[in-house]
Amino acid sequence: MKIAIVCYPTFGGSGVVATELGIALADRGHEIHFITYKQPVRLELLSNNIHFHEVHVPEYPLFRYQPYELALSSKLVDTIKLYGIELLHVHYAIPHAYAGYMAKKILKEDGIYVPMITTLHGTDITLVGRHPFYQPAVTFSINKSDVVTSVSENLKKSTIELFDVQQDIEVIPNFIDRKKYSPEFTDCQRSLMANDDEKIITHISNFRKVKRIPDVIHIFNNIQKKLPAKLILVGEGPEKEVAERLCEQLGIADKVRFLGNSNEIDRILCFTDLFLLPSETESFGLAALEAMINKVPVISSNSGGIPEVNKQGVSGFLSDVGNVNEMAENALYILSDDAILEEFKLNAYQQAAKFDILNILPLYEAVYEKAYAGRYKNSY
Ligand code: GMT
Repeated sequence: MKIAIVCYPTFGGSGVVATELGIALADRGHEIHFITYKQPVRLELLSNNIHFHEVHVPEYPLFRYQPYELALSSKLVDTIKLYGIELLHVHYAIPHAYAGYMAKKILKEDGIYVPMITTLHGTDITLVGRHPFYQPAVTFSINKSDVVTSVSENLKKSTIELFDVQQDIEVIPNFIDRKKYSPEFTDCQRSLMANDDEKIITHISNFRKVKRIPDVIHIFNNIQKKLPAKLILVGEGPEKEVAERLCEQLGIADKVRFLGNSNEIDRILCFTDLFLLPSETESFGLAALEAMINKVPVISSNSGGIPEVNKQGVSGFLSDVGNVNEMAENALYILSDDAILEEFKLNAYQQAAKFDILNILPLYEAVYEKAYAGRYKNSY
């Protein structure tokens, strides 16, 4: 099929999922067109099957806010016509589903029917989308999508609770491509980050409030009092300075490395012993899944969809949001004994392997076929 994918091109999970999905679909012979304002960070190679179309928003002084949705809708219409695109898959409801709906309406005037699949990722529902400023438009765009998918059962539940949804929501979990990760790979230059006797603990996120960065630091602080360890913080965002100050205050700045945004996540996870994800909420927790497929156990909160990914006492441990003492105790339990750590590492890998793209891709393809078959009858 010829499929247009709209996503955020940044380091966020929704963009990563959209990009990896597009790459995998292209490998299966589909023609994929990414339409967004910048080439997605995980999209390194364009090929015969993978195209990228940049959305430009010309600056005009009359506008206080430049109209990205308008530019995106127009770009969608042009690209769909030019390349004969058969299906539109938008990731993150705001504003992609809204712009996609407008594109569908415009195309219908020319007798072109392109079904739209909207994938909900989390913050588009639980944080941003539920705000009264956006809620009517988000509800409308969800209801006007031909198929709606969500990345976890928990996100489906939240969407039904928070919005007046008239649509069925299909749960298709996030995924990883297991064949990219060899469990035997060990040469990851660990010595660059820590001494031989130190454990390496990692957190990766966009450093927003919802990630509870101070909890990450407090958990690490408790751990390092009992066991030699280093903390690696990967990502950029508003809470980074808070984190830097807190590390200074606690006197642990020399044990914490801030790496900023990175394209070398797998290398970092390769030398990581434990991953921390104490988020306030998380619709899925793709970062945890990426850690687990790299054989890294996860200490996380038990909120949102995280329990669908991280299994208590198997791939790691889950605690109530904010219970940093319990999280640190569980971390120490895993890290203090090499045999226990090895067992958790293996379990983490096996749990993550359940989310292999080979299991998930057919679910998306089935949804595409269903949407395409119903393209004339669906909601306009
Ligand atoms: O975590 C973020 O703040 C970024 C956000 C995004 O849209 O990129 O992540 C959301 O989507 C990811 C991919 O589906 C999920 O793994 C994350 O759990 C989800 N974040 C939240 O729900 C806070």
